Amino acid sequence: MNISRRDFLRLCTASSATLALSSLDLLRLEQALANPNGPSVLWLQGSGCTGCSVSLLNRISGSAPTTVGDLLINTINLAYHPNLMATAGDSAVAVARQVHAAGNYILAVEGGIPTAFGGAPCWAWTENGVDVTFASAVTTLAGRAKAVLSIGTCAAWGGMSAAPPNPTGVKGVKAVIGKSTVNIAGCPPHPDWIVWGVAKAIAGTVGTLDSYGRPRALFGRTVHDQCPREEQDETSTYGQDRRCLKKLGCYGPVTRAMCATAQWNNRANWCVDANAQCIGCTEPSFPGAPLRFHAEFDD
Ligand code: FSX
Ligand code: SF4
Repeated sequence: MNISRRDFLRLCTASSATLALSSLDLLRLEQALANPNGPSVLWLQGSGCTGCSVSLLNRISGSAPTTVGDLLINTINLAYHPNLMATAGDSAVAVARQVHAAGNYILAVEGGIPTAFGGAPCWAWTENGVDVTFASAVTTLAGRAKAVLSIGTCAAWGGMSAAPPNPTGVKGVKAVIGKSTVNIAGCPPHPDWIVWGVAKAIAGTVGTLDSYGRPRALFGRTVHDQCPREEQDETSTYGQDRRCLKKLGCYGPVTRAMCATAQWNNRANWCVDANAQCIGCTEPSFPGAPLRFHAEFDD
């Protein structure tokens, strides 16, 4: 399926309210996409579960662009993505190197970066017969990137991949490259947030970030602030519809994310409305130690 630039703009326009894209953003995005010399996107995957890409690819629409996979491959110049690119091996690496040399690209990193054992727990690729660690590939490509997006909580701060005992020494991207990243948090992030990040980075209008590097447009309010159960009685047992889950350890009061309005799985539902407490997956402290899934609320 051939998806046009117009389709990408239509998606962004249709979602402009939830995506917080202004008309100026859309104009700049249109100009960037219309420019044959506009930025490419290099997407690297390190230590994670690939759930970030799966979340993005799980966005399905009845109207074009029907899937984000089509969108990314055919609309923006997604020059490298381990799951989506048609090429593999040396030819794929050669494309990444060409884009790096030209210097006009956005770097999107999914997954954390292992730093123990000289980075050997995670190889990005082999180049001229030499294995290149993920840490080395990210550091090199970040050097010339117009913007670096950390896609998911693992890339942002280590997340699940850095949970104790973390024998491979996983760290977030910023901690390794020593340069700020735009953190599209979540384990995984909502597909709209990923589209937002890519679109805004291409348009050059990411806007202000909070102290954890998250765009304020997406992560400006807590889950609790937007939760329809805020006025409901608290419950101490699971499976109770329309009851607040605070006593079950809900992290909504300290977690910044717009899940209640974005909704998940093609807008079918979200954690709290499925009677599962928020576990704070967009926060730097996620997943906590011990894992917080059934912990007492302690913040
Ligand atoms: Fe991490 Fe991505 Fe969680 Fe998984 O690869 S943010 S473990 S959903 O998918 O990095
Ligand atoms: Fe807040 Fe969680 Fe209760 Fe919703 S369920 S009102 S997010 S504590």
